Amino acid sequence: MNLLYISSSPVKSWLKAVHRFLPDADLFVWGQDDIKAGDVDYILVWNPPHGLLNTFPNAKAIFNLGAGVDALLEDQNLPRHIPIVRLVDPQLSAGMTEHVMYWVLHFQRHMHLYGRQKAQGKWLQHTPTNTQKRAVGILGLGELGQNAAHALMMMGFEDIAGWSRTRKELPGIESFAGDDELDDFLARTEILVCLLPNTTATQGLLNAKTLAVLPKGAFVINAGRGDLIQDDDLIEALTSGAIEAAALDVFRVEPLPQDHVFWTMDNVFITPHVASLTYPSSATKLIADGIDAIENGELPDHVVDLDKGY
Ligand code: NDP
Ligand code: OXD
Repeated sequence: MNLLYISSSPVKSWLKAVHRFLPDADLFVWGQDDIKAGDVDYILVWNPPHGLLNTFPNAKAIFNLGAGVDALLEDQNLPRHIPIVRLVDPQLSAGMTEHVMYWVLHFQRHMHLYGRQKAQGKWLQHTPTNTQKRAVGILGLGELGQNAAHALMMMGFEDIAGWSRTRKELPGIESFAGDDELDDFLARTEILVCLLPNTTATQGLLNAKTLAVLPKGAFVINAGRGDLIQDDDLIEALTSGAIEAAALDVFRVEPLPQDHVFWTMDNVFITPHVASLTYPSSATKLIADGIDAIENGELPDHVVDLDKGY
């Protein structure tokens, strides 16, 4: 069985993981190893050039090496007759949960203020809001959002809500669903965590109108995709104090351009798209399960719904 690896990330750990979890498979690197297009059985991919994935006539599935498939779905020539499988991996969820917990606690414990005060040599105490009463809201209550919500509950946050397309029944988490309930969700949310996919329905969702619905002094944590936010509107809300601070991991253009205003704002915290990274060993184990399902005539888990776009 022949696997083709298409990614700019180093292949070394993937080779090791394929050797371990798919001992009968050979992994070829696109642009480096010689393989005829017709001999490719499965494709492992992250951010491929557009038009490329349609050139492997016998490929049986495409495995996206991350959770978000927005970059993949921008390809107008994407093959639609084979499953496109996205990564749903407990290790990826754990990484995102750590990122979310870190920033929720950072803001909850006023670390954004103490960082600034240290630079000024200023000793000033701020009383944290009662954790049980702090209203955290998660935009996108899917695999990653639910995992983060549960961890926050374990940490003592009791006022947690999530917003999704379809309603959820999750003990201890208030579920808001659909566009009609977005404003009610935002109005009760003091710390907003964005974990939505980038689709035509979610692009620019956080804009002047929606940000204005958040309570004054709310915090924004975005680890979904940069396109969810209208940057200028967020900058204005952060400048006026309507939003107290933001922790941004993802951006409309990555790397974030040097002249972007976000770099200059002391209430904007920037991480370079590292909220959660893919681990080749755990991902390859899941890919092996997916291949096994296909070879047995079944559909693998987590096939992307091309109409929904995630
Ligand atoms: P899921 O598909 O499991 O969850 C997506 C959630 O968003 C679901 O709850 C879905 O609702 C909801 N949603 C989608 N569209 C809408 C809409 N129009 N209105 C309301 N809710 C909507 O994805 P994951 O949790 O696995 O991943 C989420 C995103 O996180 C990825 O797409 C990716 O962009 C980002 N990500 C970022 C990383 C980083 O390092 N920064 C790492 C990994 C992922 P419903 O449940 O009803 O379908
Ligand atoms: C992902 C990502 O979608 O790393 O997995 O952004």
